[in-house]
Amino acid sequence: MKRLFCASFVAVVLSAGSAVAETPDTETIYLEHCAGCHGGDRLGGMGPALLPENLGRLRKKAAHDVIANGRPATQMPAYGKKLNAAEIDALVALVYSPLPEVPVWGLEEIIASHIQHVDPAALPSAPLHKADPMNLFVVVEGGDHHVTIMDGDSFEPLARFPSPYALHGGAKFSPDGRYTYLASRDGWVIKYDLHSLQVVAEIRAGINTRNIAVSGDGRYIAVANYLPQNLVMLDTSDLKPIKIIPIKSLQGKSSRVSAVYTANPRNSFVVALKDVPEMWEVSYEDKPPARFAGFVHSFEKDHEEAVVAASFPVRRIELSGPLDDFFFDQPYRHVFGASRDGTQAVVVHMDVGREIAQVPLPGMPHLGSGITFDYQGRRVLATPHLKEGKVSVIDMKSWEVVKVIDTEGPGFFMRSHENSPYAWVDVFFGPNKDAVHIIDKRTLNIVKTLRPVPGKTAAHIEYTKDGRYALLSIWEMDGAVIVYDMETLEEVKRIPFVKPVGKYNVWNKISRDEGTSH
Ligand code: DHE
Repeated sequence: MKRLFCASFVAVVLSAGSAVAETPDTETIYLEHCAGCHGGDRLGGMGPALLPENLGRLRKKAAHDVIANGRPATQMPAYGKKLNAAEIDALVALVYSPLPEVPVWGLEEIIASHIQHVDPAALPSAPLHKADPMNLFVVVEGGDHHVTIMDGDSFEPLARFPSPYALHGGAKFSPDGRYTYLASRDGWVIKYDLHSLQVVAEIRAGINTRNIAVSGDGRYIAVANYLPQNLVMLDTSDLKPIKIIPIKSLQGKSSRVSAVYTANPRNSFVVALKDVPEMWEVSYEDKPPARFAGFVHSFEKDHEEAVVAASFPVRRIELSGPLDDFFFDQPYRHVFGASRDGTQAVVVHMDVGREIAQVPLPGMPHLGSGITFDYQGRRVLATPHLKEGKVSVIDMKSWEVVKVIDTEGPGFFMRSHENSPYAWVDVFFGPNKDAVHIIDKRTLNIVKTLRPVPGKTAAHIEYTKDGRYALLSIWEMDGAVIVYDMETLEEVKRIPFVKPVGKYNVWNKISRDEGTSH
């Protein structure tokens, strides 16, 4: 693996760039023990970037523990015998301090990070394995930063490979399901061939990345970044960058991107901005349709870095407030969006280009993991809440709340399948994190609550291609994926995995099944 940073210029960068409150001793300790892998500027190298934005999910106490005891199954050694507790605390304080200025990560840096592992011309024309290519699962193992490709019929692993540190968000696929694309919080994007079971290419498209989306025509990847604040367009054939679009409001205020999704029927990416009240629609058509005519963005030319003809014009939709999380209706005409600190959601009409309704929705709905289905002749959306033990079910025509289902605690992920009468929701937070509910979509009642491993977090469900089986994760280092028969709701198999944070079925994703995330 090519390294981004080398130890020789580490001292210069650290002493020149660091305005944080650490003592000189901490700098020396960092240079001696950490910089070789994590970069003198903390932007990462062989090891992950050490910035508060990237470490957000790791508690400070856990960071102390990692420095003292190392991280199993990674290159991270234990420093508990070399450094005392105060020195480790000082290192933790350093890595949780923001950098004095936003580091440069432009086209040049992105291109320099590109690694082509396999010549695309050398890839086989058919799968080299016997499994149904449409029923494969991509299982992200967050515990030791690996990905396993699993046969969805036999539930046997086909391949396992090391991933960049801290993959986040769902695996994305080419429209034919042949390739999967994964992104890490550190900005690495990888392309993996599900026919020959190997990584084809990788690139670092940002320093702190939110998520990625693949265009409906399979040609482009949009990478949504927190740091730098931009949207990076990659060519899916080799992952090389095509264009960087800086995120700036109409008034010129810079913003992070909350998330980007593809809206296939619209041939566009839809982008929510975290710090300014705008939502963007970005066309990926060679000849963008009329609705983009008056909206072509007008960034200063020197901030725009274009390599090919695709213009990716931006249509801005002004909102009453920034959105953190959102959800589309099936025709991609409406966006149902919410901010994480708000108490209500808004409905944005994508054709009209403005908000058309507000829905009271307290308790931080986690719309990104919402699902849709038919209930008593109407289309509804169901979403868990990150702060309350509730699932809200919302009519997608009137945008009224149809029912609020009480659960044993706040949930993170919800899942179903168009062939299944049941929906699953986990209880991710609090004392009942080992519980998971099965809801009957016909009655909106909880019909079964499972506790597969008492005391251990049960989370994230994905169905097989035909909806016959549901796969649940036990989120522990000695975790598992548990397979349930959706006719009997009984366990049929338990496969060991190292904290399987998420699993994604090729067919459900490329067919955009109503029960899964998009
Ligand atoms: Fe996620 C998906 C945002 C914390 C695991 N998460 C997503 C997506 C967004 C998002 C916008 C959809 C991206 C996509 O699939 O393209 N996540 C956020 C947050 O704002 C939040 C609350 C805070 C943060 O630190 O970013 C957050 N997420 C977490 C975690 O702490 C989780 C549980 C563990 C982790 O790995 O970081 C986590 N998020 C996931 C997973 C998905 C995800 C497994 C994909 C779900 C799916 O099935 O599609």
